[in-house]
Amino acid sequence: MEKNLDMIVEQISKIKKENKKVYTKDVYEIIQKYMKLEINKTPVIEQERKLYYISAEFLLGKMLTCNAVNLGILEDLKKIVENEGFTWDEIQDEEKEPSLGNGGLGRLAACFLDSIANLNLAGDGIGLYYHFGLFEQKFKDNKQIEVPNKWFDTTSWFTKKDVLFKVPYKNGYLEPILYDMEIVGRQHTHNILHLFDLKNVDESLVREGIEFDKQAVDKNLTLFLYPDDSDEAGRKLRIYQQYFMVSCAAQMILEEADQRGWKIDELDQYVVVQINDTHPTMIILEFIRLLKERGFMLNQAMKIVSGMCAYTNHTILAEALETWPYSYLKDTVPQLIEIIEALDAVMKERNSNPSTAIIDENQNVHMAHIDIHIGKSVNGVAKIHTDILKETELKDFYKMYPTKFNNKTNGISFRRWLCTCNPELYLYLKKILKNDPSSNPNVLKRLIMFADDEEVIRTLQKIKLHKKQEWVKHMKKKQGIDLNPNAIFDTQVKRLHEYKRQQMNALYIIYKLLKIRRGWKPQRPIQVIFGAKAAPAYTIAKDIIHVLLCLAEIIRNDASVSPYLQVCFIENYNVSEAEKVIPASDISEQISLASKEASGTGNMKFMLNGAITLGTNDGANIEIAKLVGKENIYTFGKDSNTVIEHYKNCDYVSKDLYEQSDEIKELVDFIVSDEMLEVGNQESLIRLYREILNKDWFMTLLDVEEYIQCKEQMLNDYENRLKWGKMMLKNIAMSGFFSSDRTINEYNEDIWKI
Ligand code: 26Q
Repeated sequence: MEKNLDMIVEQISKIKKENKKVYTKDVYEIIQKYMKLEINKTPVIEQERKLYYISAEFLLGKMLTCNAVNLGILEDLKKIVENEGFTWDEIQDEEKEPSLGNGGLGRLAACFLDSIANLNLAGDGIGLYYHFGLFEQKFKDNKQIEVPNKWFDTTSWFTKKDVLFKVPYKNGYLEPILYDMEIVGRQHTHNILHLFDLKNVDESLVREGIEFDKQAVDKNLTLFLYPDDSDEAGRKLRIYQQYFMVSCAAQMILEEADQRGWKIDELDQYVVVQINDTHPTMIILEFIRLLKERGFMLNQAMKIVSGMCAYTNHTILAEALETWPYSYLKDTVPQLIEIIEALDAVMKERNSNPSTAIIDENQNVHMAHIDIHIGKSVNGVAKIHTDILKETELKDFYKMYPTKFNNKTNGISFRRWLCTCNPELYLYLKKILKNDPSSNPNVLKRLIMFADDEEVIRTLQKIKLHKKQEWVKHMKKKQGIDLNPNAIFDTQVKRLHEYKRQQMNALYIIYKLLKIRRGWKPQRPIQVIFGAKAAPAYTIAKDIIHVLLCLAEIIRNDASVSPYLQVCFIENYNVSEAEKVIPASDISEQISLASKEASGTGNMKFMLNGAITLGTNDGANIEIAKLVGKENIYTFGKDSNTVIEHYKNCDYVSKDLYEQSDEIKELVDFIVSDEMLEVGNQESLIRLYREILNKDWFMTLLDVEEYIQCKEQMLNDYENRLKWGKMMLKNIAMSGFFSSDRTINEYNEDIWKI
């Protein structure tokens, strides 16, 4: 390895000898090319059984640093680039981040690939190669606008390959091509992420913003992730996309089976397919179709596929549970109809309860129901989430198939969310624990021994301050704003959704703004940080972004407030931004309405990096609270049972809460105050105001008072620097459980058995 790294130095010298200036881009390209070759030389992980993790999203993040971590050459590379007068971050900044995912489910898939390779398990990822992926977010007039995100260029971790099979489409076929990327682990072995693309995709179809001709499926299929599905053409396009993904996946797996001599009638001995939410559900139908083509009877085919497929549920929001009109499926994937009908009949025979039907009485096909009936395993992603699935949402299925249900609490890759994003903390922990927490997460517990060691606590705080300073510099460069590294960093970064309740945080900001104007100045400046994209057609989510940007402007321009309170919205929040802001944060906002956040994984990233959770009793927050104890977390709000009861009884009336409390009324009214209307858009502000007043489906006003009190308590406690430092230490110490290595070991023991 040593000698090889010299090659990098030599190539840089070569540019200099030609009397040329060396740019960061040159250095990035040299190192990337070198690393790609090295990774290619490592052997493919091969075992008796193999996992295929199939997912519509893989939110990978930039790969240079993480790959260097896994190859064990990061520190050496840093020395080389520093010798040349660069910083490592400048070099890493040259890479474009793949835009192949949107949120938690996609980032989870990427963490899982990292863990699977690091645990030396044979497991590939399969998905789609979207040319523009998820849109790039820009802010204009305090509003989100969307532009295509052209994320790949000539330097790529992916290698383009031809494939021989084709995907049935109308009266002919669609032709796929394949992009493969090696996923390397610490053992210097690798798996592969396979992303399929349409050979004839036409990028010039994209018009204004992210608009494009939705009808031209044979040219637009892989342009965008989650194309707008507010009309029939959009919804059908999504079906075509999903079918293309799963047909390629199934054909590739069968091809591999043939090559390896795996007997098709016992394919479940060799292959396990993990279905990441319902987007890839049609793989069950496609496998059955392909096995029938190979001469199997329906029953035989069903049995083989049942033994191979396992399903993960990531949501209990009714509107996110996918159903397709039967008529749309007939129009788009007629080759699957016979199989859907057959499965529907068999399952109606098994259970006549309409709640478990594949095709319901309104002629809608429930994708999750296919997974649960046919798949061998159904898992939720945090304890409370799995319990809610069993007890409420999927209770009739749980009665039918109690042994299929199991929990796999999510996790995060410590290689990315500690080593890569916070090398200072990582190296310090490694030093004092005399062990590597990124490969042995449980050693973090030993940190408890230092809970009363003031020097350790002060070092953790010094690292936090350093990460804040780095982030402040980054934001100055990126968005031209001046921030104060000595403020408390209070951060809410995640997709924008009403159930995540960024609007409740907005009400807190209004509360604080009014307090400060009335003379109640906080002891220390508060920096409220947001990062969030709203789905382009999700109007209320965009209204919430608008309110937050308007508040930021009002505060920025009010000299009586801005020294004490600032609101900063990270534009185009993505994995790279997360890696920078999470290590810099003090407060981790995890304030979803109890019962609605399946797990959350940001909560784990903050915890590992020494931020303290301000959260509801929801998702994995509950497991964090159990681990750290109630003195090391700030919880508030109504619990999931209360919330579920409110929904059942339809007895939550936000207007009552508004009218009963002058304080709440004042905060909500501020949204449509003259000063807001002056900087904002009237239609948007009034719409959000009315939504909160008349609907508030995710019960913001139910918890807002407790939320404000709890945050105030937290800000007070922050001033006891030793107490806060101890809380940081305890959170870091208990975060080992949330390593995705633990999660993957559980999947493997209970489901995959590789
Ligand atoms: C559905 C229908 C139509 C169009 C799009 C969709 C759609 C798209 C994406 C539905 C769901 C998603 C993504 C869901 C997701 O990211 N869920 C998150 O998964 C994380 C990993 O398990 C959890 O930690 C989060 O709690 C959960 O919200």
